[in-house]
Amino acid sequence: MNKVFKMNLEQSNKLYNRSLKYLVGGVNSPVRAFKSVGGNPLFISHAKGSHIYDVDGNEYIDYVLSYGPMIIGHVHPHVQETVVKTLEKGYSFGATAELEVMLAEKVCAAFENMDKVRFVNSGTEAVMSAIRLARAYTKKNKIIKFAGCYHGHSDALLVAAGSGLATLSMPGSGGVTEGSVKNTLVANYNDLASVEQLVADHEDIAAIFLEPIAGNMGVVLPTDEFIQGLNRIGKEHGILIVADEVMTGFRSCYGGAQRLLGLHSDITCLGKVVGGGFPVGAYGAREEIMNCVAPLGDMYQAGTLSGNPVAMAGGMATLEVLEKENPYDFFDDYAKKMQEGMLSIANEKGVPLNVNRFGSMINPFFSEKEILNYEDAKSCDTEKFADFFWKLLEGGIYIPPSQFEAWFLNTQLNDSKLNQTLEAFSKAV
Ligand code: KE4
Repeated sequence: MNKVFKMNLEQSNKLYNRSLKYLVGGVNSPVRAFKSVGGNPLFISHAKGSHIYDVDGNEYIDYVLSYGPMIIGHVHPHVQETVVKTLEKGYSFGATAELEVMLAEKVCAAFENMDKVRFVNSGTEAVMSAIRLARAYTKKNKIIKFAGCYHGHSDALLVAAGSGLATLSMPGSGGVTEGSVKNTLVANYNDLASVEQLVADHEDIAAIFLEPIAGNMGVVLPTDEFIQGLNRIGKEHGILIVADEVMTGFRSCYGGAQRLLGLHSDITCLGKVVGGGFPVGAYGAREEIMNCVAPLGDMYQAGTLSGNPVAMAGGMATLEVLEKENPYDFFDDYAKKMQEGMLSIANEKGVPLNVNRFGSMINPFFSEKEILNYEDAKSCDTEKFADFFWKLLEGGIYIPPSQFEAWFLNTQLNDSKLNQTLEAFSKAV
């Protein structure tokens, strides 16, 4: 679908056409292909602070932040200095370096139920390993996930998934065998009865996987009843609760959304912010669970670049800034003003809108009704969203090219950038 734009996108289009030869769809991750909003994807030349610049020199306030990691803004001086210093001492050793120990100490200190952690290279790897760990620890096979939640692209979790699969309206994925999903049960987010039904029908459930704040069907908040119910079910039935905090970790507080929600998780998965833009994932739990992992236990998981010192440096420096600046009240305040601003503009113009937010995650839904689960999210007007996306872009605002992705805030935003955002929103709506 080729659209006519006022903006100059000449270099982006040239690069896109060139990229199609060797990169599938011109991208290395499907959501970046702009499939659901039409037009060709932008190619980015650089970014700094709260802004990102495409190869045609167009400047945008960045609410994508690499889908979360850049929470303290792009090219932050402290991260830059720490990573450059680390680079000078070597890139990768295949042996433990102090930085891994330092980041492990920092991460475990931020999660009260995490005695030990294992670093990997992506959120997918973290959650994939958590499945294996939950099965190894409980000796049970089945796992429960929620429709609309996305936990990375490992086979067992590519069922009724959100994010890029929802964006591309794909229920699942080619190449995922019946065998690899036969132990995956799907419940509905915020629907405790759907969980209780599965628990009643199946004996061997190892774990319940959830995004404490769902961010892959757009932002959807759990009800307190849902969270408390999951805690109860986990305890009563000896089913582990796995909090996939790849997106929410360190985003709504210095630690996990689980703390703010009162979710008693047994295993926590991390990614994105914990690497500050460098490839880091992690999974952690109390000692008796983590000691199942090789070399102490029989659950095998490994990785050439796991704990890579350069990536550890990026994560360390990012967490150091978050710990020092504690920007979470700022995020709440900015998101509240943004939500109120968007709602009042949409109201004035008679456009049906709902805006969900939690900490530094926010996103508008073109829908009359409150969005509480995946069905609600899928009922939104994605055609209208596509027009909205491009009009925001013309207004200098860069948001995820999908109704089913969260917008992210960073510490370099301020009131004048909020006003610019709301002005562009008003024109776009
Ligand atoms: P990665 O393997 O992409 O690092 O993490 C997978 C993952 C796991 N769990 C949650 C809750 C996640 O949100 C993600 C990845 N999020 C998507 C954006 N919604 C990554 C963007 C992309 O796929 O390009």
